[in-house]
Amino acid sequence: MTDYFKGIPAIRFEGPDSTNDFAFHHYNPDEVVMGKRMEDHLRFAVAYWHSFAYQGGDPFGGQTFERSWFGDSMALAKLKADVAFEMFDILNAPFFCFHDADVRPEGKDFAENTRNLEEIVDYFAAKMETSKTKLLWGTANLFTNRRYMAGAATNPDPDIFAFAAATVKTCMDATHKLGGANYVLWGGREGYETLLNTDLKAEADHMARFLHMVVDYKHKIGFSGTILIEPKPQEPSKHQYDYDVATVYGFLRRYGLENEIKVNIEQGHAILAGHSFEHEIATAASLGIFGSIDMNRNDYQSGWDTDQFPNNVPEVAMAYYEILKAGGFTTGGTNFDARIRRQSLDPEDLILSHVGAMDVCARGLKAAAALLEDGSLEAARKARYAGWETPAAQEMLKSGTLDGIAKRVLAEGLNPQPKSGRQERLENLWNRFL
Ligand code: XLS
Ligand code: NI
Ligand code: NI
Repeated sequence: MTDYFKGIPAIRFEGPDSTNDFAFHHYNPDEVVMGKRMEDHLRFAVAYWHSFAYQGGDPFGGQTFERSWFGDSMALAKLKADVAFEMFDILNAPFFCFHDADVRPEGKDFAENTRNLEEIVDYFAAKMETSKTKLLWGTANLFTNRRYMAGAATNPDPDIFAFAAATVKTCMDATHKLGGANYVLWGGREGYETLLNTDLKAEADHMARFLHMVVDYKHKIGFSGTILIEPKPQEPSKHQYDYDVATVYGFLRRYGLENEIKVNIEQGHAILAGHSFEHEIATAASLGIFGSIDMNRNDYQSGWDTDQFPNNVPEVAMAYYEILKAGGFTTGGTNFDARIRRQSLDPEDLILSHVGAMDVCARGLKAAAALLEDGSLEAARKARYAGWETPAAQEMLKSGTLDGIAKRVLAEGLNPQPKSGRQERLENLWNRFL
């Protein structure tokens, strides 16, 4: 036991009337929503990088946090793991997620990185024997080290491609060993700084080869989790190749990967791409590639990817509505890809940020489930398309031709009148459930 969270109790559900800050007011893991326990719906994960590796820096200032586990040694990495698992216990967190670079000290070369990672994976594995917290996903950090400044899989230097591929192999091994439910690839630097030095076609081809190798290796080692790409339009690179869900799908189709890879959709990335979170989830569901979510929010004034904890129930509810409609998570879950603000210095800030976020998500889930169970919204949507259920309409879809249809429109004297989309009525309906 460390004494980092000394005096902070395990967080339990006390209900909406409790005034205890160190309690859940809406997140009740055992409460059944649409036939499933809330914990099994939401599948919350703590992100190792934000809570234990982030030092409080922003583009204008460096470290503000002082943590006893900051530093580059194996002993400190283990202390960090001790604190992490203590926090998972306090939160009753079902999952966590990590990058290799979050959990192990940076070695001088690939061999040392691998040794360090393996040692920490064994340390995690021992802890996971007695902890309830499982691994939602693992990933490789292919963006912080300077070797990746021009990308990983899309780097012009084949040796860097190789270093990245070897690193992903070790991270997939780690994820597999820890029983991870998914493996994530986020291509932070797989984009370009300037077209003047960039070969777009070669970079896309190389990234596709890289992804094929990931898929092949998954099957080779018998990893049964899902491979997920996390779309993001920019930051740190400009115009990343995985801009948004639709772009990722086009890429997967182009290279024959659409049945092997799904998406991990992040709220803040959806906004950066000019979409809403629920739109990205609905798009992925309609394309059959919905996998998991990174829950957070940006600062709406600065417009940056500020990775804040969610605190807007109506927004979160819309997202869970689309997830429930798609049948809920299978291997995926709700990863809090979110960090406390750089002024939030205290151990309790780490805990309370998660407590609040879990409550916000629980409220969103319950509102979404109530609306879905009520059925009025889906009935209205169905009614809007009801014309397509007639045999004539179906026939037109199946074997219609432009000239054939033109003849019929003329013969029948078709003169259709527009109908109301009833948007405000539906918005009012939605609001009754919030
Ligand atoms: C950064 C990404 C990152 C991924 C994992 O913007 O969200 O945190 O989730 O590499
Ligand atoms: Ni992000
Ligand atoms: Ni993310």
